[in-house]
This record gives sequence, structure tokens and C-alpha cells, in this order.
Amino acid sequence: MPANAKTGVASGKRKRKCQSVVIPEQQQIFRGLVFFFFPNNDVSPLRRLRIQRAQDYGASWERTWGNNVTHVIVDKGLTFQDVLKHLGQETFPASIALVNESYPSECVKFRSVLSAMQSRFRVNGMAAPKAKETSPVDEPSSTASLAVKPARKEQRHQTPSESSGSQHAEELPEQEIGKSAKETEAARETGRERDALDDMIEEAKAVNHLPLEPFDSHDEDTTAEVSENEASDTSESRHAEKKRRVLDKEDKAADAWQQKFTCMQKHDSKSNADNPNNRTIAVLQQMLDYYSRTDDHWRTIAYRKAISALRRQSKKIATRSQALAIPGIGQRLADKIEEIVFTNRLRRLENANATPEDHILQLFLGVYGAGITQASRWLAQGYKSLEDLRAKAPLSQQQRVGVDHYYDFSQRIPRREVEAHGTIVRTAVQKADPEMQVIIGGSYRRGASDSGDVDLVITKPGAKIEYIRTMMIETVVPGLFRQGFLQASLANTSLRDGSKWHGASKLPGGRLWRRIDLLFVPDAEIGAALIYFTGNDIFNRSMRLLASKKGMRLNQRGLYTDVLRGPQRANLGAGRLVEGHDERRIFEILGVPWRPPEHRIC
Ligand code: TTP
Ligand code: MG
Repeated sequence: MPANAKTGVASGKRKRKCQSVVIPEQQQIFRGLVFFFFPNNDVSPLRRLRIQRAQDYGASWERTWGNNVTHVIVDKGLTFQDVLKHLGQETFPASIALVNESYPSECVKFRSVLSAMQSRFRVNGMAAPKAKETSPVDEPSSTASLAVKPARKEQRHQTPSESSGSQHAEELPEQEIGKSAKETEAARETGRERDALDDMIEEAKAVNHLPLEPFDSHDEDTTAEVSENEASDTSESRHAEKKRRVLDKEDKAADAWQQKFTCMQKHDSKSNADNPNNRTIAVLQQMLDYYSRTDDHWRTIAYRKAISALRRQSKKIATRSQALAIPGIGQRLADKIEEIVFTNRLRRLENANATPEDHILQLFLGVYGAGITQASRWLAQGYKSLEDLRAKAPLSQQQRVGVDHYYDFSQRIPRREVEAHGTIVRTAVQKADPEMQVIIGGSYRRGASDSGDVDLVITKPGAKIEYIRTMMIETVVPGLFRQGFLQASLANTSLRDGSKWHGASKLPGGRLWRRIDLLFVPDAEIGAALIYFTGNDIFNRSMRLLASKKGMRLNQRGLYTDVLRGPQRANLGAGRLVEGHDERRIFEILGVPWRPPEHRIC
């Protein structure tokens, strides 16, 4: 076998230099791991790249076989028997993880050392692991917990009850060796079995920086709340996205969003929906959006050309040389394509925020009600500060509130104050109808010690949306204005069913205006609405992704089955409602254990 001759020898042949990149230490997920490749040389350009990237992410490349090896990474064309033959062994040591070549890039993509037990990493010819309970979705997954780690910003916010899971921590079973210390530690933290939702959370996190896929448009990302000039936006600034989300879940609106996505992704026939380069195109599209925002004409042209060239390819373009062979793609773009395919992301995107213009853009994106189009327009018109906007720019009423209260809205709200806002609204609501209920959702419900805004769900047992909306809009909201609690109404009235009200409120004697969102929910939908309004956003995306993988559809109204889907999981039919009322039941039907709100921090 060819590997024998050259094992451990880095080929000195003419080979393209594979540039090492500096990955910040905390992102070096492979630190402490020792990789042995099979074949263990860097003759093949793809393997060379794989080895280089593994090293960039902290792995050591062991040239000679020994006890210190933690992972053996096998080329796809080779089999388990080839490995045994090469090693002169009859069995493979249980303490070493044996995985196929896609393992390192998948780990990088998910930013963690994944379980080597997953079937997708199985080396050809290797027996499937025995008698493990399979997860309810497609793939059998590891039984070990890969904890859903709280986002850093929320780690300090947890209530004491959240850490209680660790009391039941147990040592991992022996067969789990081969996984990283990090994963083991994560399993100890929760003491709970890894389930299908954990897989979805990993997936949702990994694509979090990319333009949304149709399935996780979470329906509220429609044009309904977006002011007219924002409607054509395609690039997804998270901040702008947040400003734009609405609760209009009409299929028509979802379709409009889908349409937008489709336009961004393809030009012609349906065949392009399956273009193997779609992911690369989506990342390049983000760069293109960035460069068009900063008026970088040449780069804009280069990216456009590359994207349209990639759209015409029927095969996946993975390497720099494949990319270079395509007319319209130059060296730099070819490098980027290779990087995207390998890491599923582009570092340049993360650095793209560094220019002075981008700082201004970020500032403008923080204005309530301003999306990326509006913020870029202000930038292009030469405004450089909030003062400029206040003094010179023609602003809508909503934008003026956003500019005038920029500082207020950027302040976190202490948990006690969120409660106080909730209590004032609850008192007013129950004065109008004692059976109506007010539930504080959002980060508060997840246990955060401070929140960005006040999210309130308003409902009533047995009630329909019309009743709740009428009570709120005609009686409660005007009353709260009169008593000096509500300060401004910010919602665009184009919400199709008017189920959400956005505004600003202030405590008696308080100084700061706070952002407050009221969500009007009929009894039949309260379970799905609570899932949606509790979040976090990545958790929601994971739940929707899980539903989608099971042929269902989850939105803030309910869980639907018999959903007809087209390419890219586009919804072709609304399906049949299976559950909307019971939050726990939705988890049950999706086949995953209940997660209390505090465990939904991803
Ligand atoms: P937010 O109030 O924006 O988020 P939050 O309450 O989780 O965090 P913060 O402390 O910053 O206010 O939205 C409320 C819920 O709406 C959120 O928990 C989940 C859902 N949501 C999504 O599903 N997708 C999104 O993109 C956003 C912004 C929110
Ligand atoms: Mg909130």
C-alpha cells in the first residue's frame, strides 16, 4: 500500500505552500490531541490542507505510530482492513479514535471536538457500534453529553438552580474514550444523555454566522415589519435582523422571505437549488454584501463574477486549483473558496468589521428600527454620528425615538426591573380582565440576571386572538399610556394579524426608557409561542431544524405535520396542526426530553 513507503515522511516534492493561519488559542479545539493520518503523509494536496488546518487548530501531527496517538484520520478511499493491515494488528486499540477524513473539518465547523462514535465519521469497513440506543433522528449519536454551553454573555446570569444538574454527574462509560477532555467535562456538567436536539443545536450554532436557511427563517423574518426601503435587504446583520423580526407568520410572508433567499442563491432553474457550491456561495455573498455596503466596486465585481461562475458549476469546487481552473476566479478568491469549503467559514468575514466605516455602520444599526439598508444609506449620505442623524437626517418618528433613546435602549435591564415592568402590565391587564395572564418571556424566562428588553406574553385560557388583541389595543395599552408607563409605540401597524406590539416603557420615578414587546397569544397557541418567545434564537432554530428533519414544521403558532417540502426545505404546504397549546407536548412529539427554559441557552 502506498502509505507504507512514505509513512511519516513529509513529501519534499513540488507542492503548493499551504499557509498556516493563526487561530486564537481559545479556538484551538484540537489542543492536546495527537493526530495520525492514514496515509500519514502530505503528498495529496487535500490531505496536506487537512493536516495543516488540524495543526492550526492545535493538533500535533504524529509521524510515527505510538501510544500517544489520540485520533487516526483515514482517507475516504481506504478501509478499516487497510488500516489494520498497515499496522500489522488484528484489532484496533479501543483507546484511539478512528475516524474518516471529514472528522477534522466537521469539528472545526462545529467548533468543538465531536464524538468520534458518530456514524458519519465511520471508516469504511468498520462495524457499527453495538446496542446503543439510537437517537430519534436520522443518525445514531453518541450517548455522551456534549453540554449545551451557555453563551458567554449569559454564563454569569444563571440562577443557582441551573447548575444543579452537575450534582448527578457520573463518570463516562469506558467506551467513550477517544473523545476530548472538553466533551467529557461537558457531559459531567449536565449529567444528561446527549440527544437529537443537541445535534441540532450544534448545527444551528455552526451556521449562525451565515445567511439564514429557509427552514430557520423563523417566519418572523419577513418583510412585514420592515420599512419599505429595508425590504430588499439580503445581508444579515444580527442586529438588524433582530430589529426586523416580526410575528406575522402568514405563509405568504414566509414565502416572500423564501423568495428573497432564493433570489440570493440562484438565478435560473430549479437545478441550482441543489448546487453543491451553495454554501460557498452564501458565504461569498456575505462578503459581497459587505463590499457593496462599503462601496468597494472592484471587489464587488470580483465577487459577483466568482459567485456567478460558481453557480454554473455542477460539481463541488473544493480546492484552490479547482477554483483557479474556472474562468472568472482569481487567486485570492480561489484561496477563499478553499478556506470556506474546509472550515465552512471565512475569517475575512470576521475581520470585516474593522474599518472606521463599519464602526459607524454598527453604530447606526443600533438605532431601533434601522436595518442594514437604512444604516448603509445614512453612511453613504455622509452621516457619521448620532448627532449628525439627529440634526440633519430626515427621520421617521420611530427612528427619532431610536436615535433619541439610543443610550437608554443599549442598557441592560436588571432582572428586578424587568419584573417591575411585568407587574405594572399585569395589573393593568387583570384590571381589564382578571382571567388574562401575563408571562415574562425572553432572556428573563431563561433565568438571565439582566435583559435587553422586556418580553411579555399576554394570553387567556380559552381565548381567541381577536379578544386578546382588542382588549390590549383598545383598553390596556391606552390605559398604560395614560398612567405614564408607556412612552412610545414603535410597532409598524403592517403586522398582518397585529399579534405583537412594540414600544417603550418607563418605571414611575425611573429615568431610562426600556424596550418592551407585547406578544398577544391565543390559548390554542400558547405552548408554541412560549417556546418561540423564550428562545434563545439558536435554540429556536435548532427546534425548527429538528422538526424540519422529521418532516414537520414548528413556528410560534404550533407544530405541524404532513408538511410538503420543496428544494432546500421550502414549505410548499402548511400541514396539519398537531400541537400548539402544550409546550411540553411539543418536545415529546419531537422525541426529545423536555428542557426547562434555563437550559435553552445555546
Ligand atoms: P429578544 O428579546 O430579542 O431576545 P432575548 O430576550 O432572548 O434576549 P435579550 O436579553 O437581548 O432581550 O427576543 C425574544 C425571543 O424571540 C428570543 O428569546 C427568541 C426569539 N427570537 C428568535 O427566535 N429569533 C431571533 O432572531 C430573535 C432576535 C428572537
Ligand atoms: Mg428580550
